[in-house]
Amino acid sequence: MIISQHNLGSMASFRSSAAKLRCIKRLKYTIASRFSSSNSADTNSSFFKLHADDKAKYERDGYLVVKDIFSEEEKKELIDATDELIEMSKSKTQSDKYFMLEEGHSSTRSLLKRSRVICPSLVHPVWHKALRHPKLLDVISQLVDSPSIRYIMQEKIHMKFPGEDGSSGIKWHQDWAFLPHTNDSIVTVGLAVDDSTKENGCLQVVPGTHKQPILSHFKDGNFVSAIEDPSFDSSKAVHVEVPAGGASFHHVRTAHASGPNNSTQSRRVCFTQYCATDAWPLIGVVGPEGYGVEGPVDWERFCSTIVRGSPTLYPRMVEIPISLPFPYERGYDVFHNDSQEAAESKQ
Ligand SMILES: O=C(O)CCC(=O)C(=O)O
Repeated sequence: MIISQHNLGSMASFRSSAAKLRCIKRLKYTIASRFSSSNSADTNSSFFKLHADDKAKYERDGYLVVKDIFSEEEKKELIDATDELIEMSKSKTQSDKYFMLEEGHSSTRSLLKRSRVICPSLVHPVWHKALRHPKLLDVISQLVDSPSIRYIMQEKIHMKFPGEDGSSGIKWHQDWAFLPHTNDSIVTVGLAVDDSTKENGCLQVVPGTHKQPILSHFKDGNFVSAIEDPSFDSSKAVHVEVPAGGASFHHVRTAHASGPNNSTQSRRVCFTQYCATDAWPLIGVVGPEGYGVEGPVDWERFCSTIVRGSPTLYPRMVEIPISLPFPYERGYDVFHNDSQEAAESKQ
């Protein structure tokens, strides 16, 4: 756990009840203030109840698809917003934290590193609203068994275009290896902008892996962002197809990957994580600055990412397999990045 001067300072000041009150009030400091009119958290009038079979399936297999999170109109807005982000990227001449440009990027051809837009909810109000959609939060709250939910701010739209601009697949990994918390009531959501199919590189999962012993993501003593465990068997993997406007939900410990786009249709999906507020992050809070800015473990940062309900001062500790993603070896990442791996990912 990273314990900095900052953490110690904030813990000391927090001991006074006045400070506690201030902290609760600062919930309003959430990034929602950036797009104040669009924060739909806590305005949920008709709760969307999952069918008992869906909940049981999620618990058994570690994943679930809900087809119509967004209405037709909202789906259209998401498609337009995503197209706008791609247009926006074309005007960039140098990388920033949302658009990381690849060699060859130009005003006519958007080439983004790993074909992704990072933290679209900080750039586009439609995405900000989408990630707080009442129906989405209803589903999440049932899957993590908590009325209070925190948003782990690290969403990214993974775009797999057909043809030469398409990205290759993503290696097998468990999000839990990156996100150690005091409990695993954490779900990764994939919001489909386009139909996500076997042909265009949809998510794949190995059902049941969320209940198995931890899989090593280490090689030669380094955290390498992908499963290296010789005991891992992906032969029972299934494709998780999701229609545009729907979402996949997978448990943070479910082993997953995806292949390249072998079709003529683009596959754009926004992946992000949410957790119960009693899951305390052990190595850092991804706060309002978004992706990659973990830590410090700090109460204000934590509160700023609550999208429904309230924080708790009593984290739930559960005895489950856990490891820390250190040391982080920058030579590796979760994307298939050489031709041999890309070929393997096609199988
Ligand atoms: O883009 C995909 O198909 C998979 C994304 C993923 O596994 C992740 O973001 O953790």
